[in-house]
Amino acid sequence: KLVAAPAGTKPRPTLAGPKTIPAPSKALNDRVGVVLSDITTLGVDAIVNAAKRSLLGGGGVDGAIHRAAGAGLVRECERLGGCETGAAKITGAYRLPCRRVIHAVGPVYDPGEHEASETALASCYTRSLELAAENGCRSVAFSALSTGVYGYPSRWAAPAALSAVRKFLVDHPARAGIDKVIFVTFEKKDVDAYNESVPIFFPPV
Ligand code: AR6
Repeated sequence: KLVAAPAGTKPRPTLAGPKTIPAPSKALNDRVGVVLSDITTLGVDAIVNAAKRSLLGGGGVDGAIHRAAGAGLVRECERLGGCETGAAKITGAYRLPCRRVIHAVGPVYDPGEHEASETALASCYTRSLELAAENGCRSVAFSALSTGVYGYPSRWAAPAALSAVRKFLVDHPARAGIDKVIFVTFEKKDVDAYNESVPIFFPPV
């Protein structure tokens, strides 16, 4: 289900807005989508979990992914030795309908250190896509990393995410690489944030 921007919506400038206006590209736009869904139901190559540094499961989407995957997932995660903030690790998907799970550790949002938070969040998206590509995953669905328990305001997290993903897609053509990136929203605030930011980073052709 594609979430269309309401007619007449004007994109507002955001803190993480692009430095230059990106050129419209149908080929790039075709490689991204926004979906309102429970990420545990998606049959894509890889889903990206909003994990914590221990990688041992928790609340939010992390809890939902571990519950749906079953105990095999946490057993594999235990062998990974945790993960730094801004980085990501990949595992099997066990009982989930996707093929792999990428566990990305977003920053706990710090309003006094906005730039550091943004750099760490963008790094999660870039590292996740690199890992996906290295592991032959062509379709990747992202949770709205850091926007729940970790407190990153959705209206700023969305442009940071879109900016990093756009850069990756520009640098890595679809042929034999990643051909679809889906932003999974679960709450209205995230739907609104992506509807505001998608037309800025992926302008309609
Ligand atoms: N499908 C898609 N999105 C979901 C789902 C779902 N089933 N459930 C929640 N969301 P959060 P964070 C959305 O808090 O801020 C955990 O305890 C939710 O609406 O899951 O990165 C970890 O173990 C929100 O937009 O992740 C860490 O300790 C988004 O997922 C910590 O929380 C992310 O919210 C990570 O916090």
